[in-house]
Amino acid sequence: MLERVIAGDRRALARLLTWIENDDPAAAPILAGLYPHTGRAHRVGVTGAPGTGKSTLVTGLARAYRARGATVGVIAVDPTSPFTGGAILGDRVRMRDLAGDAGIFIRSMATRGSLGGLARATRDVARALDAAGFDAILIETVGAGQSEVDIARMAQSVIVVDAPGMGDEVQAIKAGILEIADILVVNKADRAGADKTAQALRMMVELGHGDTGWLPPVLLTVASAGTGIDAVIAALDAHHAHLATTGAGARLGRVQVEIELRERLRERLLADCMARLGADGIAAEIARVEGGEIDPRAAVEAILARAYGMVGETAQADAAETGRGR
Ligand SMILES: Nc1nc2c(ncn2[C@@H]2O[C@H](COP(=O)(O)OP(=O)(O)OP(=O)(O)O)[C@@H](O)[C@H]2O)c(=O)[nH]1
Ligand SMILES: [Mg+2]
Repeated sequence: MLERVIAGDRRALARLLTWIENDDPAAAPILAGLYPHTGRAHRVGVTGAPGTGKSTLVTGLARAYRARGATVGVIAVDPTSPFTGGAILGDRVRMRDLAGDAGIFIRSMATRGSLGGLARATRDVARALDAAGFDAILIETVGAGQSEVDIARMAQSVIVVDAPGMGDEVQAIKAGILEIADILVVNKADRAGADKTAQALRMMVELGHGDTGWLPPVLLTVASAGTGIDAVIAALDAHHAHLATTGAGARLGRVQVEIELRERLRERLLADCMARLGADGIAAEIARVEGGEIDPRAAVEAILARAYGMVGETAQADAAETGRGR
């Protein structure tokens, strides 16, 4: 399986991605084996408010990469159920233009459980595509909340897509996702107000950007007509080069590893604690807090005491000594 994925075998890759999505334990040893083969692809996040044209832009970018001989993996992340709303289906139909090309691999993902689980799965799917040899990996997420922003953060270069004439609530979304933008795209530039939107974004970017040596460009596109795509590709290349030559890439890599390890550690520790508590879990403590008997902080101490026998630093030392299954 490992060798087939590295060789770019699509069926093996598709199977692995399903394992990853289903949280199948079979994925772990394969991912471990793939890890040394990752790190070559350019991971690009594409996020922005619903309907701004992200999927259309991703399709255009994929075509442009293919035109110069680069291979492309596309991950369309939908935070909602695939059965509500037509976003995923819409994406599939639109991106079907790209299907049939061996140099492109498209995967739609939806939340099965938590958004945290989706983020973890997306990261691993990107890794699998990277190891399989895809040159560029485009990750589309709807920038509607912090979790989606976190998913975009796994990328090396983040494109935030905007469009003219979006409402006030979108302004609010923008403030949060602007911070993570390496490139800003005002799509639907065929519509009135695109220049004004671009100007406003330029101002926000200039005010907001720190001393990173990279000023996010604001680019106009008409993704549905393929206009302006080349400039976005050029900006992506420039940003990729910036990461490679300034040390910013290495710094970003370290931060991303730290974020991932902290997330995984938190999850494992919680799972370990719950496993020690038995079937009723924290039900007793919930009842005591709910009944006004103890406060939430005391409840956590009580839970730790029950799981590990004692509390605080001694509990950790004790847990390390005695291991699991106490
Ligand atoms: N006028 C105009 N319409 C566009 C342009 N780009 C995309 N569209 C249309 O805008 C609509 C939304 O495009 P999508 O690419 O699905 O947008 P999206 O951001 O991926 O949408 P979600 O994934 O649902 O958030 C579609 O009907 C597109 O055809 C453009 O440059 N100009
Ligand atoms: Mg879309």
